[in-house]
Amino acid sequence: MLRGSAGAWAVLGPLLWGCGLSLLQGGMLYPRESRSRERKELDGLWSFRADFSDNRRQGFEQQWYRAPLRESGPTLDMPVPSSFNDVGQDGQLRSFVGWVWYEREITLPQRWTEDLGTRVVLRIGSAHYYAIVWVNGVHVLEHEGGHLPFEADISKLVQSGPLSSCRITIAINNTLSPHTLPPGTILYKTDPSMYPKGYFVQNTKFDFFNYAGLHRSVLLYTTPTTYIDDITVTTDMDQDIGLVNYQIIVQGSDHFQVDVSLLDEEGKVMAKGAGAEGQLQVPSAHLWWPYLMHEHPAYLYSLEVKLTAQTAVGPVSDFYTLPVGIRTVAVTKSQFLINGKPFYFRGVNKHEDADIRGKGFDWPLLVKDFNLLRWLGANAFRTSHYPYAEEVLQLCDRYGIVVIDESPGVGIVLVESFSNVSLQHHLEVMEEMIRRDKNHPAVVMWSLANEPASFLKPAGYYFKTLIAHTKALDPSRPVTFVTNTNYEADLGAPYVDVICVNSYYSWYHDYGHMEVIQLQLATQFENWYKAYQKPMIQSEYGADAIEGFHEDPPLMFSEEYQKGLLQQYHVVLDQKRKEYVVGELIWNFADFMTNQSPVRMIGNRKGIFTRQRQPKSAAFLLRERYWKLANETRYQRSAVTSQCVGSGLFTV
Ligand code: GCB
Repeated sequence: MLRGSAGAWAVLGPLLWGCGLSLLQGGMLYPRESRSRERKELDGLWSFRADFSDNRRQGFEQQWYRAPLRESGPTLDMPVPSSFNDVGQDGQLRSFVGWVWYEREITLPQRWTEDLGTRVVLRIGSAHYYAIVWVNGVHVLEHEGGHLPFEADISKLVQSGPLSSCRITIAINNTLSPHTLPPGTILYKTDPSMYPKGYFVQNTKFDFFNYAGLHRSVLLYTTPTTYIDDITVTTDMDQDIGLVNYQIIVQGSDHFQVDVSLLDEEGKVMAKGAGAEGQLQVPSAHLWWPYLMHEHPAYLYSLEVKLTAQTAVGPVSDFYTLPVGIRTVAVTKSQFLINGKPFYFRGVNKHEDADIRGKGFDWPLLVKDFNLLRWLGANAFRTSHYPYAEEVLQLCDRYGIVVIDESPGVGIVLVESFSNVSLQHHLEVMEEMIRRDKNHPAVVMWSLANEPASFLKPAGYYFKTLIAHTKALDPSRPVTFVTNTNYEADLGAPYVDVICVNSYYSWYHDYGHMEVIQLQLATQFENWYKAYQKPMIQSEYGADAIEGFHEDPPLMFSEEYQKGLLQQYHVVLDQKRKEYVVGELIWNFADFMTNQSPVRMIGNRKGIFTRQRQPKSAAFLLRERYWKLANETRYQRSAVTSQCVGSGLFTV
């Protein structure tokens, strides 16, 4: 599936050849331990240095990767995973733009370095934005893009010498350009009466702080040298028979055998298959249902894959287990269907963002967020404005929280950012994202971008190509991008499956006039629907509120205003959801950090929770609404109630 269909290539071929696009090599399975695989997380303290030299290239000029970092100058202790920006007391490091250097020395288990039948892989979950990696001073890999994993087979390097230790050096540059995703620009300020020599700032057109560093775990894992490289699963239903189509890619040998078994949640084998490709049939299948849509939502089977191969060193086996949810997704003119039933997105937009760690992955925060989502009665979120950590999607699979998976295409507003160079990178990012996230049942739609300048002339070709490519990579999911362009001017909208619109009535204009919201919102929906006849999602709406600020009658920035604005939106959403509106996603789940600006008071305060995850008044309003909506559309009231009570977490 990932390689695209012949038909799509006929259409896209000329462009892709023209751009020199090379399809991704290899899979990107989440590193799981198994009988044949081990993993070693390198979380903890790394040595760190920011290169403050004028050209930011001293690290390369002096080859800091050649010897331990401490030998080329002072280092700091830096936690991983974390952004580097907020852990220190140095304002210059907080806003640093350029290369930073991370280093970690580790000791490897003997069998990893001595057993030539073991393959050792270095995997970096996320390094924002451009990364270069050396192992023991040897360059192994480079990667562009801050939100997706990348990896290198380092077996030869760690198995070639007498050393059982290994030094990993990662240089990361957070500089953005008009062709990166997200885009940005560096502006040199040259007036000597105002700025010192060489002064520059990085400008971005997105509304969150450009945190940088090693945001997710760096880890080492092993496989045998003949190994399961990739698995692609798609599912369908035939009456009550669940169909699980699988395709397995093997590397390292042409002579192998693949056996698969599908186990239910009790560990009972429901179906078996042999061969690298096939279909498993599950009679009376348990479907994967969203949270509160079924008494047993998020049912996950386990696909156990066993590879056996004959190699020069003898027989080899590799094992990998993939969680599988059987579900279907479809879109009609006015509905979004999951398992053939109308689905309404009662959701939020999020950010990977928190005090101190910035965008660094954090289990307690993640669990807290999922508890809050379920407390709210939410059943969905959008990964605004970039792909989130894989562990986030795993929890969505387990809890039935539906995901609109968004690429880092945020802030595409310059004409240069619609060029072929940018488009090629965006195509590659979609490949990386789909390669990583394709098997998550929770992911029901791809979002290619947020609020691009889709009225600009090149936007039509850009989105037509990008959407065709995404559909060729994954024909099983609808595709969208999130727009704030006028319905008549939007050149990308004709190609999406679902229209996702952001609007901030009575916030960014008509300030303080909540009385105009209903009219303006109804007009928005009617115009778009008349033009396109596609289901619509209100993909953002909201207002800033500083917790503890109260004003009655409501004034902007008070909790009352935030709540009042939401209520006005809800009146219209309640009318239109009976027609073609299929979802609402509040902006935002929680307050988050942004660049400093006169319109941001220590970040964006549109969260219904504070950055520390405490509820504002709006959170209680939304909770009441979402449970009410769940009760209206759910399968049976008693079932939802017992689910809530049974979980011990919340009551309606
Ligand atoms: C938007 C953007 C989001 C911002 C939000 C706001 O339209 O999509 O990234 O944070 O508005 O609060 O301005």
